[in-house]
Amino acid sequence: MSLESDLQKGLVAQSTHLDRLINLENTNVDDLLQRLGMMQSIRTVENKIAEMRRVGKIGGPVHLGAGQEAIAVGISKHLRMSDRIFSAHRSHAHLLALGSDPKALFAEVLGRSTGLTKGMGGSMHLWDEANGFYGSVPIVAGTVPLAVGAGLAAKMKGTSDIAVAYFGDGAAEEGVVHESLNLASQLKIPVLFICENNLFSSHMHISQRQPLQSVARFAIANGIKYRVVDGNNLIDVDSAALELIQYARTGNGPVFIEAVTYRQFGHVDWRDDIDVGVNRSSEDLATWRNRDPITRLTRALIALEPELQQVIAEKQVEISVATDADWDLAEKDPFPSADALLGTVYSKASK
Ligand SMILES: Cc1ncc(C[n+]2csc(CCOP(=O)(O)OP(=O)(O)O)c2C)c(N)n1
Ligand SMILES: [Mg+2]
Repeated sequence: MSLESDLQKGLVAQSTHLDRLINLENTNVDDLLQRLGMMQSIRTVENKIAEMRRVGKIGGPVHLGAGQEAIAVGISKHLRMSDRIFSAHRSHAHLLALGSDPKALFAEVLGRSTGLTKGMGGSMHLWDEANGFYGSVPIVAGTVPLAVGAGLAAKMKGTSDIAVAYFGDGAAEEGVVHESLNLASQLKIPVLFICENNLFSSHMHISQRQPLQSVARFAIANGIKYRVVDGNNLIDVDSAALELIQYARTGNGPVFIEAVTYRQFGHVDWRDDIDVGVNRSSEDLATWRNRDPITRLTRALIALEPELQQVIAEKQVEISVATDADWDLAEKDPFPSADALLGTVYSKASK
């Protein structure tokens, strides 16, 4: 039985594929430590945002992706600055894994003028062109066709750049995703469609919304090369990304990865129990916490070299100190001035 068939049958909670020890054969420990560090850093930044939202220092809603970090970190290694990356409401990991500055994200959620969108957008409207991040937008699926447009532009210019559309299992229920898959396939547009199937759209489980739980069937329907991967296993995501991104870059058209995962916080903000009692049980949450991508990679590394436990713990301390310092700096930054408001809404007409 494959993960894909477990997914289709609705057996993901019991799937042994998601519990196995990560296989580190033919991997490089230094590279893995570096990428584990990136996952630890993203988690620490998000935990800080969760806490600051809880105590009321952040005014707008935040959608946290704790538990899903291996996907962005696995994909981003195979991207380059000139690729164009698009995301949606739950985008912090997608942004940070590209090398974006956590302090600028903090400034944005605090509404400061030094934020990624000058303090005008908050957590759901992020932009970092220098790192290839062309925006997160909370209109579910809204950025998927934009990625297709960016991919088409890269193709027309004759570059080997690709576009990346991160979207959720809920977004796959929007018609525009199907139009995007169809057009990208017909015109052989270099796009990586990456569906983070965390089994939920807001508070509703995929079994209540879909006859089959695997979103990859839409790639099959459009003749798009795809892989279904354990999204909590960095190595699995990495190997799919390596193969498929290379395929898209070399003129073969779009590719699709479905990464099976789970978000540990509730749909929005800091509480992890907000969905419990709605459609996810505390037992499910415990099962998935045990499948945490950071814990799983740490376990595998320590099984390989026990002394790495100390190295990883020290790295965590370093990250926590740096994250707190970034937050403190962001809090000291100024709010935008009132007259900056219209400057970000209208562009000047050229005569
Ligand atoms: C067009 C549109 N419809 C509905 C919503 C409300 N909404 C916000 S997030 C969300 C769930 C999206 O689920 P999914 O795409 O799986 O992403 P996840 O939250 O699981 O990361 C919904 C329905 C919206 N923001 N935009
Ligand atoms: Mg979802």
